[in-house]
Amino acid sequence: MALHDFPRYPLTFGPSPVHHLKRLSQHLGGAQVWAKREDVSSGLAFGGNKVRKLEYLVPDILASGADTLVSIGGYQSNHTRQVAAVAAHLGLKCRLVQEKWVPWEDPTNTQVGNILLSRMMGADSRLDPHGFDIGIRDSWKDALREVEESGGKPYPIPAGASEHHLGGLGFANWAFEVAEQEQALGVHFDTIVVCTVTGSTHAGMIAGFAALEDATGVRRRVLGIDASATLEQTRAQVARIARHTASLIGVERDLRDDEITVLEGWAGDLYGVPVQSTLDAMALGAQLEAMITDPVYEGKSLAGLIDLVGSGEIPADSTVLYAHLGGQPAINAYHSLWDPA
Ligand code: 1AC
Repeated sequence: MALHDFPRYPLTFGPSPVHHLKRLSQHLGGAQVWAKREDVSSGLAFGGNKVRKLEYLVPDILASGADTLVSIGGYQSNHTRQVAAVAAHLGLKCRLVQEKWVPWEDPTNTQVGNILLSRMMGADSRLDPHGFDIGIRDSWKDALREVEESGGKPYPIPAGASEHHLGGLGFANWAFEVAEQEQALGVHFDTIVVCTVTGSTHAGMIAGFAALEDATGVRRRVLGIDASATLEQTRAQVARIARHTASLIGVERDLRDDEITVLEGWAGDLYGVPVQSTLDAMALGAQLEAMITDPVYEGKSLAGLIDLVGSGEIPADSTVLYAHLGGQPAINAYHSLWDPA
């Protein structure tokens, strides 16, 4: 099967915008940096990368006859907010498990940002004390069972939609979208920088670009910046989902090791807790480009990009595409980082 053989239910406005970050590029004094913006790609509750993934799950959801989407993430999960948005859009119920993935003790962490939006959209969002883990969780299995026991028909969506068998397709499509936008804009992105945690965003891109490479011979570097701080688990999950997605969309070879790159150095010690480089990157993006990033995902991947361009690891003659995945609503729970002294 090829990617276009999979049914897709449109939830986005169309291709997410691509634009040149001129002031950031000038400031870094090396590669030209562009951004592709999942944060402004959909009218569903501020959009984000999961909307694009869910486009490929919705046909399966509708075919299943489910009445309740059941998903899981941290208190400030972007993913669960986007599942809540899609449930509202489709007229379905939504049950969310919000685990304590981040030891961020601000009381607003369970009240504002993503979790507030999920509740506004009618999701039954319940807190759970368990800590961070990108794997399949008992708390989520319990929620699925509870929905069934109360007479509902649940549809399971794991964290980030990553362990879903169709979870990589949305970002495989992103790769094809990039290739079309390159034609229209007359640019070529030789390097992609993306944040990676549960893995299917990054893995989908790898699969999509592998399919494009096989069709056109054009190679690119897709650099995943780890923000999980559980590097080996994320690396293994990215590799597994990338290989699965590649075979789903008809890539007839095994992926090379150099196609699966997860870089460490910007996550800090804990998922969801920013370090100085995160805050510096967020400030630079905001002050040079009014591009708002968050302390959990994009602040960390932007920090990686800044260092890789600065060190020449991404060479000065490169044109690099920064994937903005749309994690901004979480900044509300991190207001103390910017509270005036
Ligand atoms: C971890 C999946 C993830 C979220 O937003 O919950 N990106």
